Amino acid sequence: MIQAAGDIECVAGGAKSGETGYEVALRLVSFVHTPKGYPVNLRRATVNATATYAVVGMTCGHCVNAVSAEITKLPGVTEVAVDLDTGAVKVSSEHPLDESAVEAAIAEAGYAMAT
Ligand SMILES: [Cu+2]
Repeated sequence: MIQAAGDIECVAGGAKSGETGYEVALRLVSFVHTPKGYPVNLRRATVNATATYAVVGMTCGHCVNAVSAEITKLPGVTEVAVDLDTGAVKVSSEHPLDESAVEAAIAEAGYAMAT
């Protein structure tokens, strides 16, 4: 459980080695605050795959939510981060994802992957 937004910002601000480092740091913080099962949860917290997809057609927060919701349904997905300005959708998952599955999820939300 993440207890305060300040916890995330603190660690994220200290991670300067790239966005993947940010994701991992964020997850570790969230598990550090888990009172029970700390070692097991820490192991599960490892992000094994991160991929960024370019999505076209998103114009507002509702679009972001729709795309995020569909991709989150895919098995193994642990985190979806959408940059509305660029259309970049970063997906963290426990294992590498089939790109066609991600593309189908984006299509299900009503958008398209840039070609
Ligand atoms: Cu929208």
